[in-house]
Amino acid sequence: MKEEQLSLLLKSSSKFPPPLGVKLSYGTSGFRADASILRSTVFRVGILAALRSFQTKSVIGLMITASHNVVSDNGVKVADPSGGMLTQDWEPFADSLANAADPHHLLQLINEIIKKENIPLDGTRSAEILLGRDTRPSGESLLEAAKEGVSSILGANFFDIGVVTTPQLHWMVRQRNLGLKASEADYFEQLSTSFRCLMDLVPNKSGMANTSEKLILDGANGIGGEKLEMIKESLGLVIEVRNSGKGAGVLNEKVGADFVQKEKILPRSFGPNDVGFRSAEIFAVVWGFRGWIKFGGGGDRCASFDGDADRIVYFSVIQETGNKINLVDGDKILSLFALFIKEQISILQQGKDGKGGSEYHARIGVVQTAYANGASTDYLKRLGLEVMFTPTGVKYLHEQAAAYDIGIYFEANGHGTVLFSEKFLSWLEERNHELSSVSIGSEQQKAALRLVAVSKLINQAAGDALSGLLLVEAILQHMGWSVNKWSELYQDLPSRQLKVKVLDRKAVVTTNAETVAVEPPGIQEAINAEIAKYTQGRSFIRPSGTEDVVRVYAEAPTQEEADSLAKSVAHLVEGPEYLK
Ligand code: NG1
Ligand code: ZN
Repeated sequence: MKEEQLSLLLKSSSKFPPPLGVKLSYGTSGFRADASILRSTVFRVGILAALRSFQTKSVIGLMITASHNVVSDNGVKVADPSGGMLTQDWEPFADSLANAADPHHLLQLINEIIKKENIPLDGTRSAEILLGRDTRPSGESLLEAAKEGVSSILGANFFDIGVVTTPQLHWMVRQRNLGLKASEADYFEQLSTSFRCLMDLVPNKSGMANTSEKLILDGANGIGGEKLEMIKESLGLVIEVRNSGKGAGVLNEKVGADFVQKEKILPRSFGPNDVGFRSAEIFAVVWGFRGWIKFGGGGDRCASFDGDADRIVYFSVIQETGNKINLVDGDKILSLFALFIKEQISILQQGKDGKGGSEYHARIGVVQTAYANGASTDYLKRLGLEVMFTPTGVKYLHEQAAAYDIGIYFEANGHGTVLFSEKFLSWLEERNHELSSVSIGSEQQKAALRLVAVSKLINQAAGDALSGLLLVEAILQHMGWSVNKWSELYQDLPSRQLKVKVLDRKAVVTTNAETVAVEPPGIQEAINAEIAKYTQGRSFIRPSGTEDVVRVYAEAPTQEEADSLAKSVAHLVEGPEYLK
């Protein structure tokens, strides 16, 4: 390391002492903690991002967010050249840099990374880091720390993209590295063009009578609502944004996708009045007319984003029961996408009509985690789809989904997307070309155009609430479905999630996509004994990667049973026998 580089690093890092007595770890989604202790971590992640950019010779992203967590928390994570999460090989570097006790130790670790990864810090190359942040008040000062971190590596430059959704940052990194247009205006343009293309291809517009006109969005008092407001005019949709973050509401406090999915109740600013006329049919005999009359619904379609808009769930309001909702979670969004895509693929396959259509057997894969509702997995298997399970954390799901021609992944909490392989997209383009010369406007060509539009609409870099919402809206229009009709694809099994605070969550170690706890010894046997008390019960525990808790999940034939199974398993985790 050059003398100039050495003294720059020593000087800047002495301004960011690490918090005393805290050990940070790069978890499911980067570092997360109370914002007050994160300045040194963000500074050091800035250094790490610069090193990664030099090593990969690509643009790297750094996002400051704590997603759905409380407003006083914050976090930081790195986006790799593909726009996906930082490669797992580099996570140990993140951990060691974040926990280095002083500037000298930090310098030594940086040197080790440079040597190990063969990073050319010889001043002949430059590096570029895109910096984004969510709306948290602590974001501004943490951004300054990130800037200092990046700038303390000679030749590394940052580009501040401002307050963005997490998926926007991932998308921009990917676009930049593909040499494509990457501004926010380009992102909006791509979303609205592909959405309108799907809408133009809606087959039977009269079927749309079943879909309510207005969508009400709960923006979690974060950034997503504001971004949706910016494009909604160009979409031709009627959308009312609540909890936009501009009013008095607090980020993620009793609002947003995480709250709605976990608590299964209405978010703030929503009430019984939001129940629309449910789509209904009555049998009428009027003036000689005898038959069913259909009433379209109105205002019953609601959706919630999380604070940084990488998660989305839908819901409708159940009037009779106060704040209860009919939740349409990530599993059902996944099922809707899978159904639609499978339908388009089979239309396309019917087109193998001897008119030059080249054969291609597209492999569709669906990826879920242990939190997926068992009923959704059954449904997807009934559709004839290949369903895979990975541990929690989108980096695992994303990686698995990328192995297919079309890989659809979602966590039950609403984080997910659809990945299209380059090979499949080139074939699709070719097929589209062939079809336009032999059967323009045919069903096969429309299916090909729809799939191309989906690949452009849905974020290829990361789960994206905004693009997910638009794809749901387009498919509901395509099917002529209301949110309630969509919800009837299958009936969720009753489930319950609980969190338990423990001294050391790392004492719980799991295997088999987190469904079996191998440590502490004996706890899995005890959980099995609880499960055995129910017919068709399911339960597992795992340490959270983002909060200092152990999570408990239970599923059973009735809500009471799911609640009591979750409670008794939580009891095992809390009790002195295994974890204290
Ligand atoms: P942890 O805290 O590791 O359970 C949570 C979510 C993940 C993922 C991350 C990132 C659940 C049960 N877990 O992780 O799915 O979204 O946050 O934000 O919802
Ligand atoms: Zn999020």
